Amino acid sequence: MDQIRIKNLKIFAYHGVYEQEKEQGQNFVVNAVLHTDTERAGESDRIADAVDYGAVCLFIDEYLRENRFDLLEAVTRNAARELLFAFPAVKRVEFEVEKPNAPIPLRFESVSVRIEMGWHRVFVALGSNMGDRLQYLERAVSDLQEDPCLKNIRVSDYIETAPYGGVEQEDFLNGVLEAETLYSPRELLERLQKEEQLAERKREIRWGPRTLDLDILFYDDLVLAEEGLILPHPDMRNRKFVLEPLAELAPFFVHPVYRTTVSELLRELDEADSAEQA
Ligand code: A4P
Ligand code: MG
Repeated sequence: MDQIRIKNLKIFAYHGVYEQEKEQGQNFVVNAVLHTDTERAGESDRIADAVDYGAVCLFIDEYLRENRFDLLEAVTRNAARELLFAFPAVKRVEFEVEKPNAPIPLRFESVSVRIEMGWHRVFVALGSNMGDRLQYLERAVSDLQEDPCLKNIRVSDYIETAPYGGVEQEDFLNGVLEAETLYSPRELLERLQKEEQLAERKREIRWGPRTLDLDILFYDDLVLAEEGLILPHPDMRNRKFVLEPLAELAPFFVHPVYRTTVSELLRELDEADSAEQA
């Protein structure tokens, strides 16, 4: 993606662990790389189509001056996040805050913290087979819609599905949610688990009945296998209750491991099912 670069923006602000830093203030220097599509603005030559880098500089200046943090890490992270909220056309930002006069009794040029943050496309499977299933799913969706770290949420139709996996239990209501998020994969997992807890979800039987199950299906095209987090979600290839609503939202999304589209995976599963029935 194209980039707009802001170099050495100088700001006088009041961040630091020491009282003196908070009272007297000092110079900070910001470097930012804004990842954004410049094609439209490049063609039209109109500021309305562009990310106004002047406005971005003023925004950073105001944010750093008007807030006070102890740590450079916190300044950097919070400012980057607010910038992404305020300028939706910026998809990703590299953000560095330097402190050239940090209170260190040695000769040095500057210390800095640099991070990258951006919007990621995610798909989440929704499922419920206890109590008021629709209400559990709708409440989860509306809570997630209110979360500023999730945007452009789209939800598939909900479908009634027979239980999969051998545990005898009630039918499920399933769907898929698509969103853009600023959360890292771990943060998203925690956010979804918090939502499951709000639905009084108890973890009893593996694959057993639940008021609310929220599983991350895809996080961009990330492939990851860690303790407690596997991406893409394993076994989706065998789950019509996942592939059908997913195909409604994103038929051409390519599974990063199988290298086939979601609609192709659904077609293969349908074929395997009809071969089994024949
Ligand atoms: N975990 C690992 N990767 C992920 C991921 N990508 N997203 C870990 C979410 N969680 C992930 O999940 C167990 C652990 O998986 C979590 O602690 C997390 O760290 P859980 O939700 O606590 O337990 P569970 O739901 O019993 O296990 P799991 O693996 O989520 O079950 P499934 O595979 O989701 O199966 N039939 C129909 N028709 N519809 C359904 O929705 N769901 C299940 C549950 C069974 N049969 C079903 C349905
Ligand atoms: Mg789960």
